[in-house]
Amino acid sequence: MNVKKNLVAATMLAGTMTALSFMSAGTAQAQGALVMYCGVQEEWCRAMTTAFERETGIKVSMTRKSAGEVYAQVKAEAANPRADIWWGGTGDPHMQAAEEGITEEYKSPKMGELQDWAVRQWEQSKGRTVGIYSGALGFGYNTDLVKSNNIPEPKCWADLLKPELKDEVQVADPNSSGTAYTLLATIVQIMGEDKGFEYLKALHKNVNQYTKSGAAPAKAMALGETTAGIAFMHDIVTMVVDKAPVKVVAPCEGTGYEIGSMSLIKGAKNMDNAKKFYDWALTADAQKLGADAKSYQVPSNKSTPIPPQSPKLSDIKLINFDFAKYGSSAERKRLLSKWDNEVKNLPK
Ligand code: S7P
Repeated sequence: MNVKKNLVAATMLAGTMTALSFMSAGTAQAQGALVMYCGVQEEWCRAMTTAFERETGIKVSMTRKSAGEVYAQVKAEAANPRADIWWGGTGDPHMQAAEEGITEEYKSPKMGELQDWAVRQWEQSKGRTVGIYSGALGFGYNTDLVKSNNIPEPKCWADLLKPELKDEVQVADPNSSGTAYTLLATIVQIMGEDKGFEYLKALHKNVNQYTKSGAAPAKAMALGETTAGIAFMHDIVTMVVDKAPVKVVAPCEGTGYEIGSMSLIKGAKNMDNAKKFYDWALTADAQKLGADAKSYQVPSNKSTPIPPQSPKLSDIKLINFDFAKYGSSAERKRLLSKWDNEVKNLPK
């Protein structure tokens, strides 16, 4: 009898547990999922993922990649998209994707809260990508190595060609890295295409490694693995904040800058959740998470405080960067292939 009673009780308990687990699966399903490709530093990608999951209950599957790599993946997957949203990374591959129709047009109710440069990015892409932050390109050097090797402190792009820096400059490969593509487009705009490519060929002699990610040279400088590194100034500031012996330089000839961007993937399987993330990522509160993760770009929401560590864009000689031209599919492809053919494989 007792055995029978226990069996009945166990069956009822199992039934209740099954019902409960169905309910929780149902709840999770109701909140749904989001697949995000993320283009900034891993720490900031993770902070965004965690905060959005906490606020909405939507489960985010995030992958971090460099700008050119995300573009290549989104393009390869266009017929059957895996990702729903592409958040961060330089604007040029977002613009290229917009022109190629592999990202989706959207007007967020948050557009009125954004800086003009962020809205302009949206207008130029016909509503397919929007500015989420901005930051200037520059370079840095390891102060200990410069001192111990008696190297004159570099202040200008031209200084990076000096023989004292032979094999001592690190920069990323523009095919994978949005940072390095920004360098390519910046040098061509400052010097003109012929002189610009002469400069890049001369720089090649001093480059010790073309890295995959744009921020890698900043980290290598901090570790003393390279004397100088070209990167976004805010990525070098992160090393300084961590007390690395590194100095940040705004090149004397002037420099280019990025408008870090966000796009919805055309044909996204979780489009409603992607739009929720898009709207949320444009809010002042979400944009504050960057500085908490030691990412010091200038936020695009006018109400997000600019982190005090951010390089002051108004103090830097910024060029009038032509985002439409250098983000166009034809120009980006042409410049990258010219760099591959004329610079990358040159003997040293
Ligand atoms: O680290 C932040 C950041 O510099 O990374 C993004 C950019 O795409 C650079 O990474 P890759 O060069 O590896 O593509 C920037 O948008 C952002 O400011």
